[in-house]
Amino acid sequence: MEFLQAVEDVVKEFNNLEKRTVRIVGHLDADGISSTSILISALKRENIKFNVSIIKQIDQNILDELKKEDYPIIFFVDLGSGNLSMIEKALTGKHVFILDHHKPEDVKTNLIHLNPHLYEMDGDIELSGAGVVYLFARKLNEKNKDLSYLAVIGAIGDMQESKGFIGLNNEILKDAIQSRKIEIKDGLRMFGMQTRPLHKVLEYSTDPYVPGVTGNEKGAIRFLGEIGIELKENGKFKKLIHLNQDDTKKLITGIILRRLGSEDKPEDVLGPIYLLTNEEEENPTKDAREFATLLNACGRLNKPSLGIGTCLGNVNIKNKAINLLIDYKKEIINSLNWFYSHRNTSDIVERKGYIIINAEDNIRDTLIGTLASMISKSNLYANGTIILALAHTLEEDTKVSVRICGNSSVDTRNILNDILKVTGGIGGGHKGAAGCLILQEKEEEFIKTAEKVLGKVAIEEEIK
Ligand SMILES: [Mn+2]
Repeated sequence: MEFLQAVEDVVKEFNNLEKRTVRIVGHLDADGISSTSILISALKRENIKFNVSIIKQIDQNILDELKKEDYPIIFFVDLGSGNLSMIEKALTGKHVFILDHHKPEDVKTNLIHLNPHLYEMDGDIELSGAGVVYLFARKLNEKNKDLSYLAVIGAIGDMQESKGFIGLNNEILKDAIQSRKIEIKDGLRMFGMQTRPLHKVLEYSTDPYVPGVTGNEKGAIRFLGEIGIELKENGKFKKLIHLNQDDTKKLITGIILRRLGSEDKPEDVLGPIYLLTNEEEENPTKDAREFATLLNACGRLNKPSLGIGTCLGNVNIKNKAINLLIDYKKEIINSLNWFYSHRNTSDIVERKGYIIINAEDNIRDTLIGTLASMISKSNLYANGTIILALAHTLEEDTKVSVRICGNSSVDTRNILNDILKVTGGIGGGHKGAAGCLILQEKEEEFIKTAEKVLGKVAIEEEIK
């Protein structure tokens, strides 16, 4: 396969270099943290020293800093492809490796650039950043097959898993199973089944979203009562993993019934669950999906080193990361509650075909995309509805996230670009999930322009 040949070539180039300390720059999300951890482990194995930074996005300041530093080899992992010309210009004379899966900037470059999009693969679903780094590591040293599970976590973090994997992701999963790091079970794909009391699992279940239950503790308890499942057993709250077959069936049926009318298939709650064989039962690191969320939490709460430490198997750091995850989940539920309680205010515009949420300082900028994703997966709005959500950043800019409800052919990046043509700002992302940063004083203009653009999209979709 051409891509694997390209991986081999890149590894050869790397092997030909004299190795002092390698500089790693990784993306601040679950996939980026997995990517970084795989590269760290692989370099450790070769006794190569490294120095790591995790960043939200590449900008001129960061490149200026890297230019000043004395590292001849720099790896960009899970980012960089969108900034090829900037990077090439800033870092001439250094050996730059870009291992990424985001849509590349359409320019010719002399950088060492590994990206599935360049080989007619869909980097949105067939391979994650961590997958690219893993394939590099595997070629570097066969032993690195034991890192494949981290690439599975990275892909799940980037939402590339939907009842299974396709493309190279699937090959990586096979490596993870073969190296006995991951086992697959079929079941109810609910978050926290290892860790939380059942009613809490339901309350915090954002994917699947359960109407009347997600974000609503009383609703969750009432729901369990309705379907005839006891909250406690021997005085202790039941966990999902403790349910007998009968109760599990009741729960599945109950959830499916609640989700009827939701555009995605109600039975989507069932499917493969990826368990990490070396992790303890009832820990958030047992289930690969929870592991990915834990890494995301570390990124979003600006503690990526806790995520890396967890991936590298440091128990102390892992415990800290788990506590962080608990705070993160609380904050997500709070943001969902803010959304519900402001639906009839001017903070939230609801029109046919689109909604605009202007959270300002009420929701952390790093969580606004998560909120938009959650709403897109609820069945609050019709299939194809576009969700635009804005929140202020600490740097006093405005972060915007765009999502779409259900399945749609619309590319969120195009929508964003149409708006940004008017207001200015830097955007990026994937087909189904895009985001950008704009100046705060452009917020009003952005919303006005967005209403025009989104109104047009909504009409076009109706005609189709
Ligand atoms: Mn990624």
